[in-house]
Amino acid sequence: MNDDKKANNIIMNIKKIPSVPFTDQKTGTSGLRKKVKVFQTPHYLENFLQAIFDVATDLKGGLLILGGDGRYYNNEAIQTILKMAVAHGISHIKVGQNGLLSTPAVSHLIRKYSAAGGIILSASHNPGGPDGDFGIKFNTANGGPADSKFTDQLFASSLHITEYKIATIEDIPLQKLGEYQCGETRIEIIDPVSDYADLMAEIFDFPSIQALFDSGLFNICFDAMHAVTGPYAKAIFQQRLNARTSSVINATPLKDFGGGHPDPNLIYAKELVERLNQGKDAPNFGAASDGDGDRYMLIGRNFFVNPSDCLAIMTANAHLLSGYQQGLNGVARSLPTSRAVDKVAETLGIECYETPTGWKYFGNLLDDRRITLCGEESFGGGSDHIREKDGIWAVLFWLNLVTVKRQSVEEITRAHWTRFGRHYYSRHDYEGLDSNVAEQLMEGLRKRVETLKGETFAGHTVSFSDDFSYTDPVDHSITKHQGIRILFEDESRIVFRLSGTGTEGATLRVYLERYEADPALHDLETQTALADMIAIARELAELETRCGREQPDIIT
Ligand code: VG1
Ligand code: CO
Repeated sequence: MNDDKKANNIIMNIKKIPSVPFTDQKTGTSGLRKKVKVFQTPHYLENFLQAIFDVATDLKGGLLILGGDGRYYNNEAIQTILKMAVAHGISHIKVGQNGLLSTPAVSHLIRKYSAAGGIILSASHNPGGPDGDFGIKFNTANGGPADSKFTDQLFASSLHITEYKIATIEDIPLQKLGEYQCGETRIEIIDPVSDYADLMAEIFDFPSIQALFDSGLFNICFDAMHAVTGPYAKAIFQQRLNARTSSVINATPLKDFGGGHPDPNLIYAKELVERLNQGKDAPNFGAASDGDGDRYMLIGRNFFVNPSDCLAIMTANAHLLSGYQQGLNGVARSLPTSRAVDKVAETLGIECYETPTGWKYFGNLLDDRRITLCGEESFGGGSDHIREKDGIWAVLFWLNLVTVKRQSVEEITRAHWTRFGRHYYSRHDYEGLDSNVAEQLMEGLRKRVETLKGETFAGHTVSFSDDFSYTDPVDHSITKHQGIRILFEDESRIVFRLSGTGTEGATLRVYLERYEADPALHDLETQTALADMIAIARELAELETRCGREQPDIIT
């Protein structure tokens, strides 16, 4: 690494380029996501950026954090953003070396350096490459995803673009650390990892975790899936904690993620699963992360912990970790996340909030110190250390827990089920549906839930059902139509919603859950345990007749 910090002065001009609005720049669950080809349409990217600069007026004269997951088009977009940021009078930009910054690292940098905001280039778990997906997320000064008020303004602003402002400067070399001065703007190329790694070392007991690795009795395998976490995992697990060199696989970020799907689940993190199931020589602990490093999957030898259980187990044990020994203010989970954490919160006597899907809804609860931990069923977990979900943080949390408890991932999980009961849980995704068909299906369910209460299906009686609407307890904003939820008297539950991160057609997500208190029944196969709920969901949504689908595309 070249540590040349000498500011290079770059001559520039500012131009105004006439443009006309695109009508589809509405953000979804997590930023604007489109096919790479759409972002490559002349003026498409620039228009959206112009809308960001128009709405986020604090950026002028302030600090902007910039980086992405390294996918195809990452660095081209960074050069365009730098030129437009210069034209808009941003006073300082910190860019990750090689254009890389994980989503949690951006959130941390915003907070640490009091930035006005951050731009993250990622379509997260969606595949990359010239025919894959690209995305842009904007995070505000608290480090979290822009809230709905901001994204509504952004969309409105995108519909009124008549021109965009851009500076004509040479491309900035992103490969080496350094500083450049372009007019009023200082562009700094920073190490993407060190600040984040320092934060992790402050939160967790690194000496104890290192001692566990040094004992030679414990070994991990972390699958970075050729996405952004490779450099973070190597720096933290190997360099700072002394894990073996074989502990991180697929560690080089690639533009197309090596042709893979950077979604950490049992289907896509195949290599990791194979390694963990290799018998007595297998690593004791396995984890994987997604494209932009905000999600994680955790597995033991021949053992999978579902993300909802992860949140519950973290909540029950946080006080054992030095970083959380003062206890938790409260916890939150997204609507579709299983209610395993609710049981723990009840026992601990702390508040458990239920929010719509997407991390932006946790921001106010964290800022207002109502919660300390939060999570989503989609392999997302996080705490008040930043305002994003954080894959490596979650893995370190578990490593720290294993060092304190001296138990395996499986032992910790089973003991938890014995104490609190087990929530069998699964998500069934039906992908690539016709958007109109999917909307009609949801509309049908919306009507149906009004009268479901008291009806019995396969022996399960509905105790409550609605179309989830969320009132933020801090700013009192209301978000409607966030998913159909159907609760049964025996604590089983079904949730239906449409994905807000896809780029083709519609994806229906069906979330299935069943509570089992009896430890003698904690070893059922998940799909078998959920068979009744699966059948009821298919009947209620009229899946076969409406969509012509007999089976989901993905089961997690
Ligand atoms: C999905 C997940 C959601 C997550 C979102 C963004 O959204 O279900 O829990 O917050 O992705 O995560 P949807 O609308 O497709 O269900 V990421 O890692 O893409 O920033
Ligand atoms: Co992600």
